[in-house]
Amino acid sequence: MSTLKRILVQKDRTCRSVWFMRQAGRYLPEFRKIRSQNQDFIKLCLNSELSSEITLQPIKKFDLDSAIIFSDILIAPYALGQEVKFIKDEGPELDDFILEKFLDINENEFSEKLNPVYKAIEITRSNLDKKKSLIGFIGAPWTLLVYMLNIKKNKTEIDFDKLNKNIINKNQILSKLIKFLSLHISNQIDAGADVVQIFDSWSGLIPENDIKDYCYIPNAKIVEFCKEKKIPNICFPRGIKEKYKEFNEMVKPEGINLDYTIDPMWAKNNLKNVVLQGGLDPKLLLESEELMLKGATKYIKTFQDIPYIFNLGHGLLPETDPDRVKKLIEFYRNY
Ligand code: 1CP
Repeated sequence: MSTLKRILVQKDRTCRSVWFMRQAGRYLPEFRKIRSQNQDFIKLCLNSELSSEITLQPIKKFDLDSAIIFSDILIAPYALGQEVKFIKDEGPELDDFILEKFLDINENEFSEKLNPVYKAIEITRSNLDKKKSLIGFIGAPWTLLVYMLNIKKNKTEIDFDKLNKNIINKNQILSKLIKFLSLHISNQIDAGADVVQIFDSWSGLIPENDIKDYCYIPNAKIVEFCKEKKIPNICFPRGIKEKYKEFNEMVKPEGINLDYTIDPMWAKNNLKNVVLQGGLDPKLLLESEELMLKGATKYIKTFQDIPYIFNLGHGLLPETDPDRVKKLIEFYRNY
């Protein structure tokens, strides 16, 4: 049995496992309270005690099987020398990418800067029920590049002129990212994480001709690294539509998170030799309870006879009512 199945799917519980992307944060009043007292988001991510406390907030509140460490994918660009700010109501803003500075950072400096994240994992692991798993994560190279080079024009378009101007040394930049993200993964595992999720949130914006270079190959290299080290891994190539099949065949992750545009029956028929996770549209948690539970039923029923981790097709939205989250988990448990 694969390690991921052992850890996340068939724990010693009668029910299979459930956790939600972005379960620690934005929609929880207890997080917002801490956040209001900590204006600098990166600093908050690097406060090991608070990061661990936030990680455990949804675990205390709901019957979840896994905790995901409270951090951000942009902590890696931060450790690679870029300043990262989060502008209220707008999102992340990174200062200019300077190639020489980026190439200059060595592994010790990188790990040293991220030490508080690893400390947060240690603290969390020691306070988390042994039966529950702790999930570490990274942003995939392409998704990080989108932020590092500031090339997203809007939600659906990439500024390719800017990308090409900035990425003359494409292979050099991608290799460095793959190497350092792999290091960030193994540091998280050494600190006590059981599983890693690789978020490629913007892979859906890569044109057909570039998808191999920017998505399949970097994800495959990171998954290969995980497999060598026997690290359970889950990929999330959000928005690539029917290319999920090709992605799965080329990257061969242990688990794959479905986004909410992927039809569950299509996934069941086309994605083989992989543990499926997620899929439910987080917007359904803002709809009537009936619609939410109808949506959940579709995923639970479709995947009842194969390994499946109940989760969403993207992160919980900030406006989600925590009572809805509770209801959804109860429904899954009692199904
Ligand atoms: O201003 C605030 O209060 C900060 C909001 C916030 C939070 C709570 C951000 C800013 N990041 C996070 C935490 C975070 N980010 C976690 C840990 C909490 C958890 O999941 O339980 C994780 C896993 C992430 C991952 C992340 N950050 C992704 C990949 C997943 C996805 O949603 O696609 C991406 C793209 C980011 C970038 C990011 N961080 C924050 C913002 C506003 C953004 C931009 C896009 C977005 O809204 O997700």
